[in-house]
Amino acid sequence: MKAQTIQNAAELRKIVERLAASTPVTDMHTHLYSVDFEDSLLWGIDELLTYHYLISESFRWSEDSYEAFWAMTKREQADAIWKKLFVDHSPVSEAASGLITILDRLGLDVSSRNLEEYRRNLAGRDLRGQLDTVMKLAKVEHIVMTNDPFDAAERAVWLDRGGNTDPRFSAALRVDALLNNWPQAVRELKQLGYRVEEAWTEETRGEVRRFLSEWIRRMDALYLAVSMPGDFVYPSDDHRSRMIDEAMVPVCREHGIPFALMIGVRRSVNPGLRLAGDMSMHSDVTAVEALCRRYPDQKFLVTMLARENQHELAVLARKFRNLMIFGCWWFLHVESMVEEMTRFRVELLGTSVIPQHSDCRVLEQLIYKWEHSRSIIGRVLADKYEKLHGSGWYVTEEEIQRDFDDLYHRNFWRFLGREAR
Ligand code: RAT
Ligand code: ZN
Repeated sequence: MKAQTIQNAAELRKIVERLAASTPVTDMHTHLYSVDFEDSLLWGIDELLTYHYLISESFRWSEDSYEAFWAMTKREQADAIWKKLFVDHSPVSEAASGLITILDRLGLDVSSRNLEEYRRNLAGRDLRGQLDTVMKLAKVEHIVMTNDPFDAAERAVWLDRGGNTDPRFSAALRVDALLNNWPQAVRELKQLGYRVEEAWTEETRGEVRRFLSEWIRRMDALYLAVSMPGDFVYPSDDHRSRMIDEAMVPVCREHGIPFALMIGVRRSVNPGLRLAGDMSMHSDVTAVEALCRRYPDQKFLVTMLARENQHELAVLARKFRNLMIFGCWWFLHVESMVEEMTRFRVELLGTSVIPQHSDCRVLEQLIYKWEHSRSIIGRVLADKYEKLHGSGWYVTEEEIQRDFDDLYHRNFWRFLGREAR
């Protein structure tokens, strides 16, 4: 039977745009924290301006030394970036135009270009209220944090202050050092009382598993997460493969949680830029293929950083249902890449993907990252529905809503095998 609710292409596009813009989101990878974590939750104008994406862009216009920049106060750094990227040049990059979107949606007068006014306005807000305002504006219902037990400040919140108490936030256990800097991980684990050594002994393996299990339980972690360099090879006769095969995958299986791999970062290609000095790097998709094949019962959430890897990764997800690809990560979180990636992902996988995560480091960024992405995802879907209409397959508003529910939150929770929060 034909569903006749949507009459024509113009009406169809309007409905799709509305649902793309309004369906609630679960943001499944961020660097945001609930207020329980106090200073870890960054917010406000100076944090926004000193976002590492903007720091690297501002150095394009600067001849000052990196040291001179890092010696400034945060406010001075923010002033310098404002001048370079917003006053001396037009803020047309994704990250810079994002700040304009934020200011405007927060009700500030963007035409005044008055940084002091923005500073005063945001500094006068209270954090809890701002969190509510931002989540409401961005229509983000749930936020997954990035939680690292080796971070002393964060660890203290989990161990001594009851951890996260905000039901809108969930944890993800981040395990980068265990895979990418084992000597450092050994030092940290020892300090925490685990009996480990650099040699991969029976006892070390058991203690790493104990560490992972204890923290998954303590945080109620939704998944285990790591970002990997592009030269990650699996399987291999190396520490990473042993760690994955003998500790991480067994523990994930025991707790029934996915393993999230973000692959393709080359850390610190320009150390002077600190956090802003990382680069992207081609990766070998066969590592993910081998993991998915070897562990058909283990779920893998995967995103990659190089544009060149995206198509192959999407094809791989056609072959393995235990692989969920997610997000347009970091340097790919720009309009043209989100559009390209969303298009071929939908063309290859229908709606069985998680099209975006925000990777926000500063609270108010949720506003622009989601607004920008929602409009692109909406545009892509509208084109696909319009094509179906052209052939006489009339999608209903309910079906469109179902699809956005899948894309924006339900695919994630279903993949976890959990009730949505
Ligand atoms: O996107 C970013 O802000 C990066 O600096 C990284 O945090 C990356 O997303 C990661 O989680 O490793
Ligand atoms: Zn991240």
